[in-house]
Amino acid sequence: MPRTLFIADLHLCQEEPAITAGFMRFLQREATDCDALYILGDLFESWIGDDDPAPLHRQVAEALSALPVPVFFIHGNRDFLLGKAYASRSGMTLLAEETLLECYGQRVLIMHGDTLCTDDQGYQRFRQKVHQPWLQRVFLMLPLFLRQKIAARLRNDSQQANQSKSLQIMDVNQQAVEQVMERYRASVLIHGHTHRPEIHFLQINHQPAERAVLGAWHHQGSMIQLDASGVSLIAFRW
Ligand code: OKV
Ligand code: MN
Repeated sequence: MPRTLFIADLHLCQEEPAITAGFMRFLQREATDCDALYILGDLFESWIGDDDPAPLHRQVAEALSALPVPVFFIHGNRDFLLGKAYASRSGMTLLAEETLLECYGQRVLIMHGDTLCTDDQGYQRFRQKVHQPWLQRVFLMLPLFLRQKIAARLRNDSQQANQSKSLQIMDVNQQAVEQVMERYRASVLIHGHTHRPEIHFLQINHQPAERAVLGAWHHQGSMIQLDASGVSLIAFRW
């Protein structure tokens, strides 16, 4: 049966080569056999510009561009600066942060998921700041070593802040979920970000609907498969 695959939250970085290796194997074994691959953000743990010469970025771009299926990318809260230059090198098409797909007869809304976490006001303020186009332009004009230094500082501050946040605050807000699904008249929402893989059943406009949440790639991989029969959440060992 024709199928489309979705992944998110791999958080690839030099320090975790096993996850990168798992991703390479996923690309060869699974992603070669689907209609399209959608990456819903946080493919990378950090992103400070397409000009970063990290070998990991080249390796991933080469593997993605070798895939015989179309690859789409929505930014996450970590790799939100990933730009057109890197997307083009990887053969990925960049999509808007909320994108509606009409797939196998279903209206499927896809997004990273961070914008649904409206209870985390500290994070939403951070997001508003670093999403300002002028601030992004200034940041990208800085020399690489300075961007690295600023990014390391911000990551350190954020880790400290997260230690005092409850798990409830870091999950999605139910009203935000219902609002966005109603707005797009979507029967399925697929997102990542919360690292709480699950398929939730809900009612939108008195119709049954589903919210499918992708898992992060820590000790195993996570993907969502969409076909004519609906969504399934699949975990796999490398
Ligand atoms: C990504 C997150 C670090 C969360 C900085 C302007 C500014 C962009 C940036 C720097 C940091 C991304 C690009 C990174 C996500 C963190 C810490 C918390 C919660 C500026 C535009 F402000 F300095 F001018 N950044 N990096 N965080 O290291 O990838 O998502 S990052
Ligand atoms: Mn995220």
